[in-house]
Amino acid sequence: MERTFAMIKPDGVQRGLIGQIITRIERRGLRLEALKMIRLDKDTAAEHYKEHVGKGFYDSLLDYITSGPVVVMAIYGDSSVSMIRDIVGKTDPKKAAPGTIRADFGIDISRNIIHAADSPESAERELNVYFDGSEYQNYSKPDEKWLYP
Ligand code: FUP
Repeated sequence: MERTFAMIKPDGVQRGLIGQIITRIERRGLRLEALKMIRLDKDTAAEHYKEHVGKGFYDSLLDYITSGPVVVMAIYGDSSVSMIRDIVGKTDPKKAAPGTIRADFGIDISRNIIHAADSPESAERELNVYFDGSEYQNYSKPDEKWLYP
């Protein structure tokens, strides 16, 4: 069991996709442990995307991610990092598989609706950018006894 991090980006919020995205996460059986809507400042955005400093798309990426509210989430479950990455799809919506969030709702790589941590190490680093330990809700859902035999 592991915890991962995901963020509905400003285009996902502005386009009214929050509910549809969270439904896909919940119906898979993963459990939301923390959820909040925030507006990223430039420092937080730079911390989040520090691996991309110096790349051609970096400045526009920071402008976009700070352009409106985002929804950040901590998501818990068996293999949650790879499960969420699979639900999200490839970075470029044009190359993402049908049935993934980015393919079903997106067109352009620079407006790809949602971010998800790509490894357990990234998940831990990113969760620490957005949440402190007291924000995780510790509970279980009745359907988990059927999801995890
Ligand atoms: P991902 O892990 O799928 O979110 O993708 P990356 O970490 O490689 O990229 C982070 C974000 O940078 C992407 F979500 C979109 C943006 N990006 C571009 O705008 N252009 C590119 O060529 C590559 C990434």
